[in-house]
Amino acid sequence: MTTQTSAHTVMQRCDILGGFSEEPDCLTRPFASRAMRQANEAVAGWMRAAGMTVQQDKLGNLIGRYEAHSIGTKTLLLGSHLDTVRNAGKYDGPLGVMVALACIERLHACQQRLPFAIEVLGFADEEGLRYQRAYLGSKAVTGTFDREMLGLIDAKGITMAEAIRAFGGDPDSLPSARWQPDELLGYCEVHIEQGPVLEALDLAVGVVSAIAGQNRISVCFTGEAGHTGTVPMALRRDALCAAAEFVLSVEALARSVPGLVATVGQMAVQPGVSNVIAAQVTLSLDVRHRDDTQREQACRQLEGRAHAIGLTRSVALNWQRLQGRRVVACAPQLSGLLAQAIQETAHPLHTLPSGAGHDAAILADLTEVAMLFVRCRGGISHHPAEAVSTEDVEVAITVLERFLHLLCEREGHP
Ligand code: HGY
Ligand code: MN
Ligand code: MN
Repeated sequence: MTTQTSAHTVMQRCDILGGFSEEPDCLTRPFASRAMRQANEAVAGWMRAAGMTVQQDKLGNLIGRYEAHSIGTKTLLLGSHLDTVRNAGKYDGPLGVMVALACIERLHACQQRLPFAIEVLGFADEEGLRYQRAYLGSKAVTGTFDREMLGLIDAKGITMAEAIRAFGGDPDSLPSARWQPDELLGYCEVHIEQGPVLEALDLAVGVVSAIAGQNRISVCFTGEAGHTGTVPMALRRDALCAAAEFVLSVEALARSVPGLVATVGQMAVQPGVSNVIAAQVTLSLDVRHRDDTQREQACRQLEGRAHAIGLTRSVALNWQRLQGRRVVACAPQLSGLLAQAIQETAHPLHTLPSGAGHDAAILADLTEVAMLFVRCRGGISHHPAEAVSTEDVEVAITVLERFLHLLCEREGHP
């Protein structure tokens, strides 16, 4: 089995997974959906064929295990997420699971067992599309899942607990941390870069130094509905005008602070009728920076701005912080093995930070983490045009395979 053949298989499987969607004309695969069930079933089949035992945990994470040559050894965790954003690309998440699976497949093909077990994790929800909370899957694995989230409802009024049960999970016995830190060798995630750096440097892969911190906030402006034909402009308490002013304030602040990115991606307008003045607008706010102090300061500034806009327009404000995640540095030792694997497979080494969030940021609460980025065309992601080349996937497989070999050596088993 050549690495080229394995890379083609990875691409084919990402194509197949790209067909499992809740929407007919684009790729949207939310947590605990029918499409996720299809994806889990397909990946479980490939895992079993690669000599792995497979289980779906109480939240809906898919876990494939490839045993070591002897019992009682430590375990290395690999993988990424299988859920997507709306109108997604095919590689954000699934590529990492498929590359990890390809390495197991290649071990299985030559009946090779390592001195440690390997688990490939297909996380059930990293994007937070259905319940606006990211990292449900990895938080369940690390035992940091906040059970209060079980009461959250989705756009159809289904609670997270109901969704988990319908998916075959059991919210009442969500796994506490499945692992003790000393049972693990670490977690290594392969992921598309979702940025332009590797392409600009003409590099196939890179080692991630750190994962940017991010805050998710819900901002709600409440004004007063009224007839668009009869309420004088000066007497209006228009929630949508308040929201619009705030959105431009978000952009202006982000443009003025180096390294800050802040985005309003979602907006719900009530009653949302052309001849009624907007009574209430709820919008999402995503704030990120590589420095936690700067990120928190930006959130405070934007909250102050939102209050000022509300006061000026006699519109009420509800500011709700949904989630905050600090900057997570990848583990130097494990990342050093990844770097050595890149160099020993004759590829130039480049280390870069991640502006995107990843499950590795959560696994870092439990064990050492390392990430390998793969070049993606134009740096495009969270978009159907997301693309990687088979050649770069082959490099990723080669590097991950070398990483496993170096880990064997480090663990004293040449
Ligand atoms: O939002 C992110 O950075 C990731 O794609 N969930
Ligand atoms: Mn991702
Ligand atoms: Mn993503």
